[in-house]
Amino acid sequence: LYAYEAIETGSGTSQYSGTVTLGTAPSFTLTDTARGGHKTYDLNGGSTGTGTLFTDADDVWGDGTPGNRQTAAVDAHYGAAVTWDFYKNELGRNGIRGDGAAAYSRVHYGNAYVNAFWSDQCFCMTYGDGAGNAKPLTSLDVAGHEMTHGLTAATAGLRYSRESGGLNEATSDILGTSVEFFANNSSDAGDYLIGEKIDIRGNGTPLRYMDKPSRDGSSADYWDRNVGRLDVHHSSGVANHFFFLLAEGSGARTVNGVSYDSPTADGSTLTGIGRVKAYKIWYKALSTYMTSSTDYAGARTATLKAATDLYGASSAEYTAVAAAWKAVNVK
Ligand code: ASN
Ligand code: ZN
Ligand code: CA
Repeated sequence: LYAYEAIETGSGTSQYSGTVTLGTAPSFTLTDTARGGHKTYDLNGGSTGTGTLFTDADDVWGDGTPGNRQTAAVDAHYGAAVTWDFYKNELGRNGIRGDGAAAYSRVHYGNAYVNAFWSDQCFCMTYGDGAGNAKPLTSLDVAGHEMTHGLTAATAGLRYSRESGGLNEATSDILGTSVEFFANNSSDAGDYLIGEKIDIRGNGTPLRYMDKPSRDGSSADYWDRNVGRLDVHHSSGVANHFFFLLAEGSGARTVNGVSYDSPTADGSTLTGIGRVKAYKIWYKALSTYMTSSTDYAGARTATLKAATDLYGASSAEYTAVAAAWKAVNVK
């Protein structure tokens, strides 16, 4: 009559987020029955298929170090769960496609692989183990980033090149960062840095910065007519910067112990509307008004429409959206 799998909760020691609760199934597997049945698999160095589903006799997983091969699975499984909960509780969305169906995660991809990615073909997320100083790519913001590529594909479908590609990347950074704040995890406080825990550059610096994206040496702070020629992970800077300004405002501040200093193209001083309103506006724009070919001008229009729907055309939120786009030179 109906499929039934008991909902269990295991305990995991993650690498990046402390001790976490994991959705598991008897007896026991990394199967998150309460979240669409999301499963986490061990590719064990492979690069195709699903490898093997993680199993454990006592439902106590990982030890916080990469030497224990369950540890990467703990972080990935936790990241998918928090992202699921963020979509549901904050965005009112039941999974990536809105149909309650889960994706799945694969860890230990390839050999010394320094990346993570979403694939629409498998409807799954995949994580490498890193190499040298670069640690496993399973931090919470990276998981939220990759899962959000699935969300973007299921909604606006932003084409992964030129300005729409920058907006696709920025959507993953914006909602991935929002997941990190939403988790409110004492071992992994929210920040406007991307990949700050994985040391992908090997010198202790984050992969990207949202307050002033050019801090990475490559990303754009402001729109110009050539921004679409940049790699999508650098043209994303304009929208990441827009989001920071909208949420937090311009100038210097400290959030959760991290210092930021966000400039504006026009010398304006902005006051933020808070990150919760900012991500609700972005998601509404993504899921209602953006399409595969939306560019920066189109993203401005889409977010203004979203702000109108949510808060009204004469709201402070609408005015803040217009001012933040102007501050990154999108008019
Ligand atoms: N980690 C990268 C990303 O999610 C992989 C890629 O370039 N698609 O953006
Ligand atoms: Zn990405
Ligand atoms: Ca982060």
